Amino acid sequence: MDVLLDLYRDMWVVRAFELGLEREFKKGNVPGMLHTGLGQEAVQAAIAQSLRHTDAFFPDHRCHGLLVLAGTPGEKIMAELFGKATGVCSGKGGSLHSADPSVGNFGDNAVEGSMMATALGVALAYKMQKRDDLAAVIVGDGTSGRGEWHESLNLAATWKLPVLYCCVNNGYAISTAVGKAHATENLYEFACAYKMPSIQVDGNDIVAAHKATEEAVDHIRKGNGPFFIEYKTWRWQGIFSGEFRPDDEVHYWREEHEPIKLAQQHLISSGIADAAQLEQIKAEVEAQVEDWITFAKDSPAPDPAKATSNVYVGWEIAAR
Ligand SMILES: Cc1ncc(C[n+]2csc(CCOP(=O)(O)OP(=O)(O)O)c2C)c(N)n1
Ligand SMILES: [Mg+2]
Repeated sequence: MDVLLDLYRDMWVVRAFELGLEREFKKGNVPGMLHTGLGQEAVQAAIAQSLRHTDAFFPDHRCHGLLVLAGTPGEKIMAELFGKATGVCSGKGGSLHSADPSVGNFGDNAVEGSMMATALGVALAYKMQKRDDLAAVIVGDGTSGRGEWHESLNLAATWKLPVLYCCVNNGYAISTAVGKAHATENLYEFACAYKMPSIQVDGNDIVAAHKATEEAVDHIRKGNGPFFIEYKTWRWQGIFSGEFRPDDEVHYWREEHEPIKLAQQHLISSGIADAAQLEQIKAEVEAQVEDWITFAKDSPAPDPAKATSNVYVGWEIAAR
C-alpha cells in the first residue's frame, strides 16, 4: 500500500480515537483531565511512522493516538484512559503516565519538559551500546521556556546524542500565544543556537511532516547526532471552555488548513485513492475505535488491593 494511504489511516486513528474519547469524557466515563490531539493528527502519524520498536519515545499529553500507532493495542490504551484494570498500565497511568516499553514508549510525565532530560540518558545509553536506535521526545511549544529544554538541547548537541526533538508548536501554551512568552515564534531558531540541525515544517501537511521526520531520523541513525523538528500546527481544543482564539484563526486551521482535509485533497488529486476508498478507511477506523470503547467500558475497575503494586520497580510498598 502507498505509504500516504497508510498515513491517512493513521491520521484517522488519532482523530477517531480522540473524538470517541472526548464524547465519553463528556459523559463522565473518563476520569481525570483530558487533553486531546485533535488537529495534530498529521504530526502524530508522521512521527509514529518513522519510529521502530527498538527506539525510545517520550509522548506528551496529547499523544493518545500516537500510543496506538506505535503498536500498543488500541483497546489497551482506551481502557487505560478509562482507568480500567485491562489498560496498558492496569489503569494506574491514565493519560499522563502510561508507558509501554515493549513498543518503545518510555512514558509521559505531567511535569512538562522533564522527559527532555530523561531522553538524554536513554540516548547516551544507546550511543554507548553502539545501537542505531534513537530517543524521540515530543513536547509542546510551552515547554521551550523551561530550563531543562535548553539544557537538553545543549548537551545532546555537544555529545552528539541520538535524540529526535519533536516540538509541536500549536501556537499556545494554555492560552498564552507563543510570541507572548518567547523571544521568537519560530522555535527551531533556538535549536540553531545550539548548532543542531533543525527544520520548521507545516505540521498539518502530512506529506511535508512525513518527509521531514524521515530525513531527521535518517540523519540520527547514521550517527550524526540530534535533530530538531518544529511542527507548526494548531490544536482544536482550548484549555478553557471559553474560546480565546480569533474567529479567522479558528476558520483557517479547522477549515482551510485542516490536516485530514489536506491529505484527502492530496490523495485524490495525485490519483492515489478516490473519495470512496477514503470514506471506507474512515468508516473502518471509526468502527474499530467503537470496539475499543466498548472493551474499555465493559472492563473491570482495578482491584483496590493492588493499588500499591507496580508503583516502584521491584518493590512492594504497604498501603497506609
Ligand atoms: C513544568 C510544568 N509547568 C506547568 C504545567 C501545567 N501545564 C499543563 S499543560 C500546560 C501547557 C503546555 O503547553 P504546550 O507545551 O504548548 O502544550 P499544548 O497543551 O499546547 O499541547 C501547562 C503549563 C505542567 N504540567 N508542567
Ligand atoms: Mg502548545
